[in-house]
Amino acid sequence: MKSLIIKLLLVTSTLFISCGSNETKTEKPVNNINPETEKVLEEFTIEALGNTMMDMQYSLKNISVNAGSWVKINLINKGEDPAMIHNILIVNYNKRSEVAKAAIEAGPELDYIPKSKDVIAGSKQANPGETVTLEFKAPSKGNYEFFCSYPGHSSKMRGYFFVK
Ligand SMILES: [Cu+2]
Repeated sequence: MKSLIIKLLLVTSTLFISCGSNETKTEKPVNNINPETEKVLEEFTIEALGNTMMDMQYSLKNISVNAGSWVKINLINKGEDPAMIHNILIVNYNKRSEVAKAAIEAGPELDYIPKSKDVIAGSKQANPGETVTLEFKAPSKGNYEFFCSYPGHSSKMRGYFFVK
């Protein structure tokens, strides 16, 4: 009887150990190294929420990355109304309104991304249900902004991008 209990304990502890190591394997690293560039990849997923001009918003309002990182942003358009078309632009601090105006002139052919020194990076437009990905090298240390440059969206859909 005593040896049976010891056996059970051994089996239990072996199971426990193997479970523990499995968990470590599936744990997602905070930073991934891009094997091609060997740079640190910082990945974010932002959802574009809402179906009206009143309630549309990004699920993330602040992004913080390290200087020199390779940044990847997945923008998921969760909208269902056909008018809810979104993108994401990273721009110099305090230049959001200026770039938003230029974006309307740039128009849909350029994905509302104006040619401007204040634009760090810009994604294609995502229709409702679509996901677009934006990849770029983090600019130098400082504060930046991000927003949706689809006409009329820039004051509701925006946030801050910090490079440390
Ligand atoms: Cu938008």
